[in-house]
Amino acid sequence: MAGEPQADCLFCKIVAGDVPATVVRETETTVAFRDINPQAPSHVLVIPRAHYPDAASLAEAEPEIAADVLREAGAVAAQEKVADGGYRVVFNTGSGAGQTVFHAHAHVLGGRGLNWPPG
Ligand code: DGP
Repeated sequence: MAGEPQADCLFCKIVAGDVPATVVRETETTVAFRDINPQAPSHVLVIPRAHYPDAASLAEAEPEIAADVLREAGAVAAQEKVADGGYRVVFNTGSGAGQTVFHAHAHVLGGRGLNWPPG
């Protein structure tokens, strides 16, 4: 069923506490934890507890939870003290764009200058 935990999903396992992660924030609908392979001094992933393969399918099925993810991305930036210097929120979508974990997640990157266009 849409949104239900998937046995083979790494981020569902993090939500369940079956795989450890450095959690920095939690809400009823979201979990935020440090990326295992940080690309900036602050690199946090914000995920919905519900399983959807990408941000667009999450927003289509559960727009309020998609809004929660965006709100938490801003809260993470503030908590990490990177908001003033500028930060980036990225949803890689599809393997061609670098998505490797097919559970919707926002990358929140900050703490250094970020180039545009991205690679
Ligand atoms: P993406 O490539 O956009 O699907 O991002 C997936 C991110 O997940 C990637 O930056 C690395 C991170 N990641 C992969 N495995 C783990 C893990 O076991 N723990 C944590 N904290 N992050 C992980």
